[in-house]
Amino acid sequence: MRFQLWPVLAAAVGVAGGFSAATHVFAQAAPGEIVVVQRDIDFDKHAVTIRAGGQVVYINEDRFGHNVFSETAGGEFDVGRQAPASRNAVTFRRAGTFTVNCRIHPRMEMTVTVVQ
Ligand SMILES: [Cu+2]
Repeated sequence: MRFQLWPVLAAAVGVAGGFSAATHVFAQAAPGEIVVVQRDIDFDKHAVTIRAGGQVVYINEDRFGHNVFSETAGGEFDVGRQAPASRNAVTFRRAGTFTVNCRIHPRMEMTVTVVQ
């Protein structure tokens, strides 16, 4: 199981690292970060894998607010209302798979898998 996650992680890092400064400066990921964009009432990635202690940066590219949260045990968070063009970094410290939703738009859903 753990072994099988690594190709996913490599793919996710590849995508995040693939942003060029010319195309999207705002969405550029720092090392240890994965950027997830909220656009058209959806997440641009529905499953990401990060290492424990890493961050998922949520960027709102819609013209209205979102409110990302997780109630999965061990990974609970709630960033509160997130205005358009703002970003929120969420640090995941524990290994596990965490379901992330938006309080305003219940059909928005993604998972963050955290590996040691
Ligand atoms: Cu939303």
